[in-house]
Amino acid sequence: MPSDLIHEYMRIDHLPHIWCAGCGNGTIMRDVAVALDELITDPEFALTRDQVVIVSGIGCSSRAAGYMDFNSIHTTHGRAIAFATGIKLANPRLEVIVLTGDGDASAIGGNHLIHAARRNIGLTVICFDNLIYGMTGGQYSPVTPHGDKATTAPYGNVDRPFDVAKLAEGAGASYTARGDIYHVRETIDIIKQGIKHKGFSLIDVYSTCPTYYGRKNKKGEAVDMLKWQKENLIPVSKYYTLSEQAKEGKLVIGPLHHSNYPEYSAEYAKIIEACKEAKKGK
Ligand SMILES: Cc1ncc(C[n+]2csc(CCOP(=O)(O)OP(=O)(O)O)c2C)c(N)n1
Repeated sequence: MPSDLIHEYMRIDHLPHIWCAGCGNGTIMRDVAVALDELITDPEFALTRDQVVIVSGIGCSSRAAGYMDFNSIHTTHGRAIAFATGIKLANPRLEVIVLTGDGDASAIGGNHLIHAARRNIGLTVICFDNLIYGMTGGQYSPVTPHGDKATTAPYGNVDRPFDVAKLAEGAGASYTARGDIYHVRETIDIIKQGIKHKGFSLIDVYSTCPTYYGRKNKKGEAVDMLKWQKENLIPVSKYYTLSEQAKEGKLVIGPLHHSNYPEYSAEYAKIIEACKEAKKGK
């Protein structure tokens, strides 16, 4: 991150951070800061810093909410979306951004995720997807690929993984996208689109956890994991030009799904108005 952005948007007194060398979380946090900076300095969007609320749960990734100098709240494991829902309904003018891990969002917080998506409430949820529980030492999560190893799956994970973006789309999210830590510009752009989008946005960003996921699964050093992303996560503009054979084993990144279903807090405001009118009539 350019040093002026660090001084502008980071709580320097909360550093040093807890992340291991080679962890992708810092890159995603930087992408969020750049996306917010570009929206704050865009006169057309006119986002103010006071409007931004960053909410997180518990996990390595969730620490980002504490490092970023916005209105922020570091909540309990799996409950970030529940807190964020309350904040958005209390003041729909706020841009409420949830920073969450794949375990926080799709295991203990899975029910909150699907119901926030179903309601299409105007939150932007950014899932730092490192394919594992980082903070607690490498247990498998609902996105750990089948057959991969974890401290709780020493002979290989027998579960089938969620695709978090598809899960959110299936539940009703009106904007979904996938990014990673290699394709920085593409990832900043989808974060911006997610924030600009009025309904529920889910952005699944592939991170790297060389310490637990990488080491257990012989993925090499952090740089090898980044190289894997470069070669296997393909921007949408290129992905659809590939032959079926070339697409095998590759994942598409960029915007995945977009619809204009009504946003929940705006619909709720109409009910409040209808109640007021009904009371007046009594
Ligand atoms: C109610 C509750 N259950 C379990 C925990 C322990 N715990 C803390 S973080 C975490 C998993 C974190 O994994 P993830 O959400 O994927 O984030 P990461 O650390 O990988 O960024 C767990 C199980 C807790 N703090 N609270």
